[in-house]
This record gives sequence, structure tokens and C-alpha cells, in this order.
Amino acid sequence: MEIESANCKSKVSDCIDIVDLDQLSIERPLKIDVEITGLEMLVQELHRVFSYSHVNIQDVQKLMLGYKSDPKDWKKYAKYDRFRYTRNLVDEGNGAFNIMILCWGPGHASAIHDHADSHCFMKLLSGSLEEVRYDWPDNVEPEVMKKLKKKSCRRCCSESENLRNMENLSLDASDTCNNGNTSIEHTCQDAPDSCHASESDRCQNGGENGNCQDDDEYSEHYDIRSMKEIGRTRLEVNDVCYINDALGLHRMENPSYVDGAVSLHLYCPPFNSCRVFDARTGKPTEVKVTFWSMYGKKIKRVMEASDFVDGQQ
Ligand code: 2CO
Ligand code: FE2
Repeated sequence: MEIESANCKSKVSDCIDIVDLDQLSIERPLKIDVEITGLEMLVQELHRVFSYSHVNIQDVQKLMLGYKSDPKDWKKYAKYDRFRYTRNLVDEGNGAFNIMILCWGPGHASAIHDHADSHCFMKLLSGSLEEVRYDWPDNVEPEVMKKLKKKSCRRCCSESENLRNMENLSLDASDTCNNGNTSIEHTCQDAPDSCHASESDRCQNGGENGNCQDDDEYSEHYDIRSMKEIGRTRLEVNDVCYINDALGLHRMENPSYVDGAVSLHLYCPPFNSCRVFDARTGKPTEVKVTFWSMYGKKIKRVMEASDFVDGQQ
């Protein structure tokens, strides 16, 4: 009987019903079995693959590996901002995926963030980037973990395999009450694209309703040691990597203070918001993610208070 593999048309937590946690990562080494002769062909191939009801994580990765970066394919999407990394939409994948180009100026970095229960594929097109992975903070739980707990409860908690999986993700079953809930819902409304900003950038802006509260207020709920680094990878041109919430959180950084970096990201299913985490306390904040340009055309942004507070326009 063929073993069922994770379907990346579904949210990561919905894959848990049919596959085990270890199938939510990629097999290595991956053999490239298709040559993709340009970004347009890559997008076409992705449309073809996503037209089926089941899409394997490995198939998407192989397609992304099969494309060799050529700046002439993507330069029309490569729009930089002086202060923060930009997200530039290339294609909406018929509603099944979003593919976009991110431009990282020298030293630009993201906050630590999750991927809203979606699958995230990333390929480096130019420069280099460092990915730092983190465990989930002790009192915040990804959807996939909630599902995993339900699944193991359905099996009457008799199967140690799922319990071991839970331990691997360092989320103690006693955390199910998720006492961080009220704070998770807290939204820093003054920084809609604050997935771009570092945690300190965002909260320095104050928030019009004063809703960027002082970290001290959370210190009893969020442990200062909670953001545990679990891995660090340097990505070079044409490397492909994959992450989802079952594998942890991450932060991306352009380590160069001279050169920019360009990366290609595919998210399935697409998402409009995710959570960023305070690097010191693990406190999560839900933020909207926005585009700097769509289909090569810059988006007209409505000026926001934060643009003036921190000088970003
Ligand atoms: N996930 C971040 C974003 O979409 C980029 S880091 O790589 O996944 O802005
Ligand atoms: Fe990310």
C-alpha cells in the first residue's frame, strides 16, 4: 500500500490527520528531475502541479530546485526599500498558493515569526541569507500541535509515538490552556507590515491605542528564556529550504552590510497575517503581511503614523 504523503494544498494542521509529523519535512538529498528554464516556466509548472487535488511537498521543492536563478527573469519584481525588506507578489496561484520575491537590503532582517499554519518554500535568487530557527515559546501553541494532541487523545494516549513527537517540539501537554491567548489577539495596529520590522522597531512606535504594551507587563506570562535557537543555516544562490509551524519559527537576516539579497517564496495556502514573537520574551503579536508591489507595480501605501515616527516612508 502506498504511504500517504502530506498535501500542501491543505493547512499544515490538516495534514496531521493523515500523516505523521516527520512527513511534514523534506527528504534529502532531493534529486532534481526537471529543468525549469525561467521564472515564467516555474510559475506555469506550479500552476500545473497545484491543479491536482493532492500536492506533495517534495514536488514543489523539486520544481523550485529545477529553476536556476537568472536576474533577467525576476528583476522587474526586485524592488527594494531603504529601511526594511520588501514583499513583491509575482503570482496568486489561482488561490492555491502565493509566490513572491523578497528583497533584503544590507543588514535587513525579519522578526521571529510563524507561517500561519501554511507551508513555506524559499529559494535564494541572489546574495545570501541566514535563517535562524527557534522553538515555539513554552506557552504558545501552533495549530498543528493542537491537532496532534487531539489525534493522540483519539488514540486514548496509548501510543507513545505521538507523545514523543510532542516532546520533540518542547510543548508540554500541561500548556494546553494557552494562557497567552489574550495577548495573541493583541494587534499592533500601527504597523500593518510589521513582519518586516524587528520587535523593538514595532513597539517603539507606541500604538495609537497604546496597545503596544510594555514587555514587563507580560514578563510573568512570557519567559525570558523562551526563544530557544534550534538551528542556523546559511542559504546561498539556488538553495531551497522549507519550513512550517511543526518545524518551528524562524527569523531571516541578510548578513551582508554591503550587498542586497533576493529570495523567492511560495506559501500554500496563502495567508494575510502571521504572528511575530518578541526575541526576548516570546510574546506573540498578530500582524498583517502586506505587499510592497504586485505583479511588478508598486503599491500606493497610505501613510501611517509609524512611517513618521521611525522615519520610514
Ligand atoms: N515569512 C516571511 C514573509 O513572508 C519571510 S521569511 O521566509 O519565510 O515575510
Ligand atoms: Fe518566514
